[in-house]
Amino acid sequence: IFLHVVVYSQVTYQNPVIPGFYSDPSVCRVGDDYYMVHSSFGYFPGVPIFHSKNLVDWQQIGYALTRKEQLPLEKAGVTMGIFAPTIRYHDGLFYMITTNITSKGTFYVTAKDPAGEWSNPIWTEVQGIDPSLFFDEDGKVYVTSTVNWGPNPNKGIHLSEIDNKTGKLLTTPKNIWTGTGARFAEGPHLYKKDGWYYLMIAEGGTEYGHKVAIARSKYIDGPYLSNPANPILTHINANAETSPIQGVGHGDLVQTQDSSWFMIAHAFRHLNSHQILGRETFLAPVRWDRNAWPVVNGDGTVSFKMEASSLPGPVLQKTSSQKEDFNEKKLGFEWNYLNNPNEANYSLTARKGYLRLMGSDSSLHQLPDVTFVGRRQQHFDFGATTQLDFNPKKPNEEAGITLFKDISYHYDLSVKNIDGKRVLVLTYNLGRIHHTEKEVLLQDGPIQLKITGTEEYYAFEYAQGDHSFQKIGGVDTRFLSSETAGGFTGVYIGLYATGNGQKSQSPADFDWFTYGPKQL
Ligand code: 6LW
Repeated sequence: IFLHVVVYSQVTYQNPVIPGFYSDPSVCRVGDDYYMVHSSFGYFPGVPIFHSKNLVDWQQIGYALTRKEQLPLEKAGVTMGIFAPTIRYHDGLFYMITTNITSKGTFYVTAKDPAGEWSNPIWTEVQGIDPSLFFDEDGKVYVTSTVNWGPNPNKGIHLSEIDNKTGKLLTTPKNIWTGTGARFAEGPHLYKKDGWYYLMIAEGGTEYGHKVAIARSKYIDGPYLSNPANPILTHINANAETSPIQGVGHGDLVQTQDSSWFMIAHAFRHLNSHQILGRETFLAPVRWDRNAWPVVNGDGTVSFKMEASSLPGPVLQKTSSQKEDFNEKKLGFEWNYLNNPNEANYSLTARKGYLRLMGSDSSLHQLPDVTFVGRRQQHFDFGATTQLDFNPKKPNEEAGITLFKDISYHYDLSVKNIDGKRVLVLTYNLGRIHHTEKEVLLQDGPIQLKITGTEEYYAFEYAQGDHSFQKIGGVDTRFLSSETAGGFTGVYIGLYATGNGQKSQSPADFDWFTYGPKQL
């Protein structure tokens, strides 16, 4: 008698695999390397590119959209601009296709090296949002997208053949699936496996009703038959009702070198129905059932602690802190501007070892052209500290640190000149409510500003000279949530300067900045 024992090398990993606002993920594999992209909305540079060897540990290697001619953001505000991108690889070239919804619509860029530089945009006639490319075995190239809002009789997933050299549509867009009946069919991707074309979409809206559904056809343009087991991933049902992870959707599939399958998707972590970190990137193992439909993580849900039968490489998942000394000529990949930066207002060389910001006439209440560099809040429990040297000469001049959700919702800890005195001011901006929590008279010399966070509460502190940190105030996190403020982005920790209506004449010099999970 032979006992046939199948040994599964079970591995565990933690979700989210990329914490913080990294939404609408799309992934592709080239050999042993995985690449992922995300939406970037009104932030610049646009569409971060991440690399991984194991699908779990991701490192940013660049951005697809680094030049203004690729990414005009004048009308983008915070949460328009670049919507969901797709990354694909074909014949030696990477393609990133996306929609700038406040500029000229859908375009793609290409690169031999995904770390960049990427090409100038190739604009297309693709309708709607969430474009994706599919390279068929016969050499034909297809683009899918979604028209999913407003009173449009042609709502649904559209498919066209496209000339991938010129971006010209070769066929009239055909509506190939409207989904299972849930609202907002979107985020379509096509795959081919064992003679079937699979069309995977997101549905239900990107809030608490989000889900992933799939259909298939023997022909690329349909008819597509919906999987009877749809949705294949969702937290809308009873089996995920108590999960702090909600809004699971917008997935993309990838097959590993050893032929196993995974889905990446986004989801948010909420506390009492408020989410501040934005939609984060999750990973789930996928198996194919005997009827050739994909099954995501067993029951179509995800959790923090995950198990997979194998991963393409060993798992590290170390979290590290960031210490930015502003000694380099360039900022690290984690930093973003709000809209296209006016380079004249930012310098890492004007004063050696400092980030110098010059306030424009714009402010955090009014885009574009605000002087702001920020990074995502990626953890509920975190600390962020900076040292600022700023001597405002006029009452309009202001610089400091902000917890920034959008122009109407931000908490600012800033240095101002009030009645000829240098004062530290803590302000909460909540829609039409502008509340000054406290004003503190400052001594001469640089000041350290610190923000710490928990799931529920932000605390603001400052220190000068040899003195230890003193608390100036604290406030609920939930007013910066998407449920309160709306929008697709998460909270940023920003360093900023403004002249509040006029150009500022006083430089704001930031000596260093630290960010880390837990309290620093
Ligand atoms: C994304 C689309 C969506 O393009 O939100 O609600 C957009 N649906 O799929 C931004 O994430």
